[in-house]
Amino acid sequence: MKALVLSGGRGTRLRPITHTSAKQLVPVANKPILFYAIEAIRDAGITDIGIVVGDTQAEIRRACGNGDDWGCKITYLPQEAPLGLAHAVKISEEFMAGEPFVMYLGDNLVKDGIAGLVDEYRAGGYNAQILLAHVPRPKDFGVAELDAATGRVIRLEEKPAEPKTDLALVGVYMFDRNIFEAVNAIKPSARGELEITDAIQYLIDHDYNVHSHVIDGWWKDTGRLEDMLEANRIVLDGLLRKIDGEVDAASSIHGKVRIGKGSRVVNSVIRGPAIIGDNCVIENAYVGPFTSIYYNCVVRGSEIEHSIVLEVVR
Ligand code: TTP
Repeated sequence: MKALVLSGGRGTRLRPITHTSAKQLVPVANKPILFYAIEAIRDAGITDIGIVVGDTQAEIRRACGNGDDWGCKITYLPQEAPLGLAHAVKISEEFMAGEPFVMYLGDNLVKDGIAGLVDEYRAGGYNAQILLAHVPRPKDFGVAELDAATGRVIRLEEKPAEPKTDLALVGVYMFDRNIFEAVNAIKPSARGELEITDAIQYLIDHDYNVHSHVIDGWWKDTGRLEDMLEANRIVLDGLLRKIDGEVDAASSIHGKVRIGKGSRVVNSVIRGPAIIGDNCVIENAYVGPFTSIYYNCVVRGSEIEHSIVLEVVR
């Protein structure tokens, strides 16, 4: 089995951050979101990974390299423009070479990983497996309608004005080679994209076996700023305390706090959950809960909480 990670796209909803850099590389608890996806795939026993890239490909290639850091082999699949999730699948046909695969949206986080889900897909012999989650605002997502008697998916709609259920499509999918028949048959939607919901609907309408699984652990599509901060809060909450940097006698550290090597905390208060990367200076400052401060940052004479602080890119 192979994997396809989608890291192209425009990221319009995360502007201004994404004017200059890839949204998949924004750090959550000081680790790029994309790395969580690669780790989840590796932990499911899949090591042959294709990453779909667009305008920000130089950055993504620099960050992930050839995959050696994870014991994986990464192949980059340039997409000429963000023409839709199903278009990203379309350009991966040669790379997949007939093998089934997991498709993972590079800006999604799934708390419990995907190993169990991949096993379920392999054992079930399905043509496709989709993950669903109950969400408060289904309008923002692809939404699934299930048959009341059998529980099978009967209809999928992309961002419907009047959602029939609150079951959103999570950004992790499993497909066999038949998905290529679907992505080659469908036409672009009103917004001009080849929609993955239309491709899966094609499979359903042509009697392929599409299995759905409602997940109960948390999952986040970090496409919007507030979702990114919420993902950061949830991941930070699971941190263990570890202080590698120096903390002077005038400072105090409370709760789950990680401070990286070479960092200095001077006359400051840090209240966890919080993470501070390597080589930072926190001076005459208050760093409150749910804050991630990336590497090489200086926070001086300031109060900050519920935030992600990025390093300055020169
Ligand atoms: P989306 O969040 O659906 O799209 P986007 O990245 O263009 O963002 P926005 O809506 O803010 O403009 O994309 C989900 C993931 O898939 C994300 O990691 C980007 C990636 N993607 C591609 O690789 N190719 C594509 O054609 C599209 C649409 C998205």
